[in-house]
Amino acid sequence: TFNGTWKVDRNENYDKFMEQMGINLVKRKLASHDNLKIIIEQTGDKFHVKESSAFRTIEIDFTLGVSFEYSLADGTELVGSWILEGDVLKGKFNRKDNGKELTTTRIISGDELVQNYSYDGVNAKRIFKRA
Ligand code: MYR
Repeated sequence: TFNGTWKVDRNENYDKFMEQMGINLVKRKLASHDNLKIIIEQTGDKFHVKESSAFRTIEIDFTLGVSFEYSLADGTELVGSWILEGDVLKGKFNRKDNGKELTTTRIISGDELVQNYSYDGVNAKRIFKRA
């Protein structure tokens, strides 16, 4: 289960990923230490996610397979959806400004939640531990 409170523990290739996303150096430096925390509550095919970081605190509701809008901390708007395939949450989003695709997955690996990100040929990971 994805349910619970997750705090980011470490990143892999996240700076390169953000650079590919067009995020400037100063923002990337801040974002690499954003202390991201997500609280996930899944009820059937509905998810409620509380996201808090150095940048903001927001709450997101979505239903598996149903498109929704999500804005990144820098204002970049995405639209897309999550599906569950086996034990893997798979997200497929498109940027509203340039149409390019951003895909992401969440899996539970041991006692960690691993989130993969892919955009324009660059992959990154953020690895979370239970708080
Ligand atoms: C959620 O389930 O937490 C809400 C929806 C998340 C949508 C996709 C997340 C992509 C985040 C990309 C971060 C990139 C920073 C440059």
